[in-house]
Amino acid sequence: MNLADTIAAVATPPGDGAVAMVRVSGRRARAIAAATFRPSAGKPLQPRRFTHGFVVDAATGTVVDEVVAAWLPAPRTYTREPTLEVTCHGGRAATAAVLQAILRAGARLAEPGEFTLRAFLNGRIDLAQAEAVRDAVSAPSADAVAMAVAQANGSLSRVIREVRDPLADLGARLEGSLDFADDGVPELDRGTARAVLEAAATRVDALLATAGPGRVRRHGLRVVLAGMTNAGKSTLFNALLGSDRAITSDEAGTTRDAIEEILPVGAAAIVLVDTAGWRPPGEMPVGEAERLSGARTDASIPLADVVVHVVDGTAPHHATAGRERIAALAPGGAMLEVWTRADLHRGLHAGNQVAPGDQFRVSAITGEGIQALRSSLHARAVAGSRGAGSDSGGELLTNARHVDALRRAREAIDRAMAVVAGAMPDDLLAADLRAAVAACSEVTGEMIGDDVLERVFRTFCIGK
Ligand SMILES: Nc1nc2c(ncn2[C@@H]2O[C@H](COP(=O)(O)OP(=O)(O)O)[C@@H](O)[C@H]2O)c(=O)[nH]1
Ligand SMILES: [Mg+2]
Repeated sequence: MNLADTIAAVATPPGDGAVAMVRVSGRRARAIAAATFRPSAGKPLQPRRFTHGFVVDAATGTVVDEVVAAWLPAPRTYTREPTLEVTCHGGRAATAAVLQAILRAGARLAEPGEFTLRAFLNGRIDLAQAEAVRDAVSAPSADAVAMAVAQANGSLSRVIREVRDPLADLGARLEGSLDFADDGVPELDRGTARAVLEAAATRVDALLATAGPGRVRRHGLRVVLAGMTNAGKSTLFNALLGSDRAITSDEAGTTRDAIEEILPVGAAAIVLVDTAGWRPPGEMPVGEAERLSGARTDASIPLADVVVHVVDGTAPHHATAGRERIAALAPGGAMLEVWTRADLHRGLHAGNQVAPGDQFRVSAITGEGIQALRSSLHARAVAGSRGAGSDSGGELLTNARHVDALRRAREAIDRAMAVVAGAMPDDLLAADLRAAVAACSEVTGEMIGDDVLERVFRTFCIGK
């Protein structure tokens, strides 16, 4: 990827829309604008103003589309490079034609995330901010957007610096005393070192404790519907979503693949997963596909934040086997229980394994119980995405890469504390401090290899 190239891409999603936006960034953006944009009033593009006009083919002069163009000189742009933004008609053909005209005038198609990569490489944002930009795009809920926007504006990076800087200072003082020991620079006082390390450990622990809520905030609460075949899982899935997403039938084994959909609940989100049912005790799966789909269901249970055990209310004797299977697959996991077909039976078949408040009677026919279940899931989604203490400064770790780096930082802090406690040599302490600082710096991307960069930006969409 040559960063001296001028890049272009459609920044809006494909398909029919009122408008679409083609973005151009790089040294030649101004020349490309001159070659492809013809202002309607004859007046040239003004910086940071919208100008109505036409995109034309640079070679033939034929009109490609009617557009509004904005010329954004460097460095106050997303990438810090000269940027041209062309808002054109939103159809696939119009968008493609505008992009082609711009590419023919000397731009190349941007790689996924390349605009944001340039913003990072040009020092406008750090890596944690770049990742938050991506997360804002894919956020499933208003809460997730708000978190991503805060992080894109540096909220997490600030917290990381607050952890890292005292460790870096301590390391610098230590290295100073090591280098100039003969020149009368005093040795580092171990009490000071211990205090700095303990403060950092407390903050890193508080941050690491937010990884669970952070994941729920970013992706939504993962709720898996599981139970015996024909219990009414797919019917419940559709009722909760309010759409006929999954096929339902009175034939056992209709659902073969786990399917998932985002269910917005207030400002939070649930990832609702419908699974293939298990055969009740005494029945065998019919065929290879059903055996495979049963295994897939089993695999989805430990990944759930909440398992909803769906029981056919007219077949209460199936409940125990389902509960046992779920408990074996996800020991200690959160479980709700839903008794379906409330229109055909009375009462809940309580067992001592499920708390009464966690049991629901529902009917897909009358709609009974659906709202109560949805409210309960909503409360869990909100609670599950809330950070616990104030030690994390209200910040949540939403990214596995950050969690991994901070775990390594924490290990290095632990080793440093052992050096201090064991009165071991200062150069060991210096090495552990360097490791802790380096791990913190990975989060913001000051100390990372090209492989990490490539991996991060591969997860972006083209045009971002
Ligand atoms: N009367 C009644 N039938 C239901 C209810 N829920 C599901 N069913 C029926 O039960 C059958 C199996 O439902 P389905 O959702 O496909 O079960 P799954 O195998 O657990 O996904 C279908 O014929 C549904 O129409 C309900 O609440 N009341
Ligand atoms: Mg089903």
